[in-house]
Amino acid sequence: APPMTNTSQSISLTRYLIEEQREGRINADLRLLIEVVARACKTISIAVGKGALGGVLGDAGTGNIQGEAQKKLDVLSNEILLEANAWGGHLAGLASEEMDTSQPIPDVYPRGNYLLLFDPLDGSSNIDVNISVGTIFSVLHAPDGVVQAKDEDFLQPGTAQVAAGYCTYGPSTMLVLTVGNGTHAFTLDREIGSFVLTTRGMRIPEETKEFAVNMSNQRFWEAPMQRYVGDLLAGKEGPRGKDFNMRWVASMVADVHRILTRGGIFSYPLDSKCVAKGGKLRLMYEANPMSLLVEQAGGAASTGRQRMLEVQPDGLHMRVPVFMGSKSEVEAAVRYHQEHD
Ligand code: AHM
Ligand code: MG
Repeated sequence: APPMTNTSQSISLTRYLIEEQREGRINADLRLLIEVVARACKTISIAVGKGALGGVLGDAGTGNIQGEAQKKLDVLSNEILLEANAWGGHLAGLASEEMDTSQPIPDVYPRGNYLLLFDPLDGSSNIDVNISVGTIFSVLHAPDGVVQAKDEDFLQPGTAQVAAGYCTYGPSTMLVLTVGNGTHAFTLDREIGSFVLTTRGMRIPEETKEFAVNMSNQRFWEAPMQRYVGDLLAGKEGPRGKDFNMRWVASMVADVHRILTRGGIFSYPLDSKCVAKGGKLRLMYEANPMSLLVEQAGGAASTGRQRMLEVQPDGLHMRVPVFMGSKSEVEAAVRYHQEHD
């Protein structure tokens, strides 16, 4: 396809959403919600882009519920998303990686039917070294009759998501979105300040020769994971019969974006350091939205033992092992777990 340029033919996020609404796939409230999140992401993109000049690098000197040190940009991004979403009247509640419990909508504003969960700035360890970071978000319906959501109202499996997306702050800023009708990529036109549709219907190749995992954890993994990656590393001469390449950005958004673009498998498996917590990555605002985007692009997502989107959450910050990406490769990883169990 020819490259999309910023001509009158280009489709903005706003136009894309209006067209989805006309087709009856989203309503006006969900359209507003996505527009508001996208606008907040533009603000975060500007803060991230200023880097050291914005005085926003470094630690905030605080910790979150997960016991992780917060960066100034983690806190700022969280505030930007909270503020942007408080007054629109589209939400019954918000939850974030950076907040212990869900956040009610301030009393002065009207309420809506949606719940929004987000990781305001994922890949925090990359902020200070000028490597891509991103925002991840997931949208659910508030249960019937719920006006002010409590934590338990958020505990719905990923199949219940009505929209999911991420924004990656890299060499260019991109918003990747699904409302359940394919996964689409929008690139921020910085001059105009609007997201422009640049890939309609992303498709993850079914087969791959590229994997993404933090190899330094190898000795802490479970037996099936040891065997799976051992076979990948064995290359052409091994049971998988092909040479694999490896990439690890350590920003899930950037790693998954690469996989949505050219295929691959992303994994953050159980290891003996995180086994007590259930895994490293969080289900509700990391694994689930990414899994919906990946499935909508023809890929697969699993815990190694169960389809990710069918996991019943037991808490806002529940953690899970993660395998996602090219369908046949995720199925291969799952097979290693099945053969072992
Ligand atoms: P964060 O939400 O605190 O930034 O942590 C999540 C990140 C993911 O983006 C990434 O895949 C992973 O942690 C990297 O972990 P590691 O540093 O163990 O390689
Ligand atoms: Mg995160």
